[in-house]
Parts: sequence; C-alpha cells; structure tokens
Amino acid sequence: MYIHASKSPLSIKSSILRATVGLTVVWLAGFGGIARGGVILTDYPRLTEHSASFSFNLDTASQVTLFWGSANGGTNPVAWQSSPPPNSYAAGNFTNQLTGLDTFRKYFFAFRAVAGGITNWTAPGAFRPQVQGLVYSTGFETSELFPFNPGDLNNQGGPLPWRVKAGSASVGTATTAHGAQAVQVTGGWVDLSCLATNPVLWVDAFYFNAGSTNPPMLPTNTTAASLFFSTASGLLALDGDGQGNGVFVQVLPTLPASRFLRVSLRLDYQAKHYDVWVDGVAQRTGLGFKDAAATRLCGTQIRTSQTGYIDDYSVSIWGLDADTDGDGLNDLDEAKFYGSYPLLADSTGSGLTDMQKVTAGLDPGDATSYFAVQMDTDTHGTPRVIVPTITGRQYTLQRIADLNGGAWTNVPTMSGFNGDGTAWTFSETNGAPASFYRGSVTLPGGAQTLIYPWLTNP
Ligand SMILES: [Ca+2]
Ligand SMILES: [Ca+2]
Repeated sequence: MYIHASKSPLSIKSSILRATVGLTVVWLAGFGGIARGGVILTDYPRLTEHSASFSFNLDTASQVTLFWGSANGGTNPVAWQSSPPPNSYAAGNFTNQLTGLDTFRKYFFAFRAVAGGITNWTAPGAFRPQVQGLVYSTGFETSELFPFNPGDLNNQGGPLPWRVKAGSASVGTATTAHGAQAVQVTGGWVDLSCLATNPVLWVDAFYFNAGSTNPPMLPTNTTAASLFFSTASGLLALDGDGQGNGVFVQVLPTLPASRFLRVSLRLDYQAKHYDVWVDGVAQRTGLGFKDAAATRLCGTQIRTSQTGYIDDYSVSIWGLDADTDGDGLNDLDEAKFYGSYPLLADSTGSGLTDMQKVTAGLDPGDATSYFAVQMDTDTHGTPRVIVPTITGRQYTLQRIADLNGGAWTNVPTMSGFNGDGTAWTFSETNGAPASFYRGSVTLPGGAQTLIYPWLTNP
C-alpha cells in the first residue's frame, strides 16, 4: 500500500483518476491473517501456459498438502485428482508450484495444513494456466478468489488491497456496471496498490460520476496519466510534458448522466505516452506523461467530491486494440469478461470459437457450456426434440429429410422463438418422415446468426 502526501480531503473538489508510479508498496499485515494453524494464500496464483505458482503463509509449523485436479474435491482428500505427499514447513512464507499443466484447462486447488493434530483447509480456488496478462482484475464481487464483501472498501480484495484514504467508500449493490456489486465513493479518495513493471499496460475501469465544477488540477505526485471528470468540459486528460506539467485536453465533450463510462488507458512506459479509450473506442492517442520519471505502474488514485461509482477495474497487458487469436473478441475483453484465452480462438477445445460461444450466450471459458439438444420419445412414442434456451437469444429449429439433397426448412412452430432459460420441446407428428434437425441462434436484432448442427432424428 502506498502513501501519498496529500491535501486535506475537504479541500479536494475534483473527480480525478491517476495512474501513479514511484511509490513504496507494502503488504498489509492483516491480509487474510486471521485464522491460526492454516495456509493463508498471499497472492493470486501466478500462471504460465503450463504452470501455476502459489504463494502462502504459515503462522505455525505444519504438514502442507496441495490438492489439485479438474474437479473440486472440497475437504475430502480422496476426492481430489492429485494428492501429492505433504511437505513439512516451518512458519513463514513459501511458494509451491505445479508444472506440466494443460494450457487454459480449468483446475481446482486447495491447501490442507496439519499441525498439532488439527487439520485446516483453504477454501477451494480455481485457475487456468495461461500467459498471465491480466495483472489484476476485480468486479468487486463476493465470488472472487479474494472476495469483496458488502461494506467498507478498506483492505478488501487482497492481496492487492484497496484503501480509502479519505471520505467514505464502500462495496454495495446500489449501482453496478456488471455483476451484483460495485464501489460507491461518497466524496473521498480511494487508492489501489498495484505494482506492475510491464512496458505497456492497460488500466481499464467503469466510472459513474457527474463530474466536478472546479477546473482540473495537476497531480502533485509523480504521475503518468491523469483524467478529470468535469461538469462543464466533459472528460479531460492531461497531456503532460514529462517535466511535471502539462495541459488538460478534451476527450469527451459531455459526461453521460445516467450510466457508467468505460475508460481505458493504454500506458506506454517506454515511449512515455498514453492513449485514452472510451467505451471501447480510441478517443485520444499519444498524450504525454506528466512525469517522464514514471517507469512502472504503482497504482491508481481516484478522488471525487460527489457520490460516484467504480466497477470492473483491471490492469492488463491485454488490450482493446488487438484480437491476437483472430476469434473476433479483443484480447482485453476475452481475459477480463469472457473468461476465454486471448491466444486461443477455441479456448476450451469445444469445436466452436470463443466468439461463436459468446454470440450463442454460452461461456467460452467453460468446456461444458455447449448446446446439448436431446432427442427422445414421449409416452406415445412420438419423437421429440428438446432445445435448451438462453434468455436474450432467438432460436430457430430446422429440419431436412435427406442430408444428400433438398433444403433445410424451418419448423413452423419453432421459428424465431425467444429463449427464456428453459428447454423448449418440439414433438414430431405421428408418421412424420425421419428428419435431421439443426438450429440457429441469433443475437438480439439479428446482428449475427450462427448455425449449429444439433441432433439428428435417430
Ligand atoms: Ca481474440
Ligand atoms: Ca480466444
């Protein structure tokens, strides 16, 4: 956690976001260190395409076992796919590494520590081996590996904790960009400590803020980039001279009154330039750093004098400006939102591209998320096609009698129907010729249609 020399919080009348550098990072002693006699994870799993490394702390000498596998075994040792022999550790900080893993396959893990006849398990976690371009990401949700709970933001979401330096900021459900929770800042100053040394980084987040009536002001500390939300001038960004000064230039003429704004900064620590993207579109490029001495990311400060909201904050090497695997989804959104891998067009080997799965409302990071249309017969012996649906997608069932000739035709009663999350059933009439069936899934508005081979009539 870094500490800034700051003005009195009551004197701050701006809404400002900064990517800052050059400050000291220390871990919070209180992070996770509540229970005794167990493994305390002190970092997210550090990943490569074939390995995962875990950092943990023990407050007492223990026999430690890292259980892992494709299924979550909970606290049942024999339910885990892999149960290597335990290692003896003294109290202190350690790392444990798994190697030879499959790229982007989902693995579960849990640590068991035995000391003095007492057994402690960590809550199970999950990871996918991959190039770890997502340095840090949070949606402020309770479902995260290091969860955010409703209430005071202070020190939540470790091991890269947030801190409320002034005013009030809490995690709540009142207004969110995505998911169930976001941060509400009620006139205050929020810091995130996040150290990253990558030469190019994307700092991406969603902000809901009416802006300040004051003119923008220069950050007082060593700073790469600075944004200012202004009621009169819209969204401004500092075009710095590298010497501690600069001028604010307009990015957007007005701020939206009733929704979150996605603002993404592409920070180039070698060129000392940054770009500002708004709602996924590049709006300003080649802005100068305020301070050329900014050589790495140390964190973000967000100050506001009104009530505002922050959601879906991330620091990543993956950007909005590339689709490296060519599957139609940009690298950043794949890593941050879709749970798919930016370097694999078909992340889970499902046979569909990640984009196709997103279009169909499926989870591209989940190998089991797939159309599994059933075909059976009802109590009268009539064949039925059962179609699972997802709300927000439109479905059409088609049939053909002979795959070697003729044309696919829509099943009249199953043409263009709106999914509702339930499984829809189509029953063939008695005596109908044997047919083959397939379906199409369409995005709202018909923006994109995918044809899926579903099942054939047996
Ligand atoms: Ca992609
Ligand atoms: Ca992909």
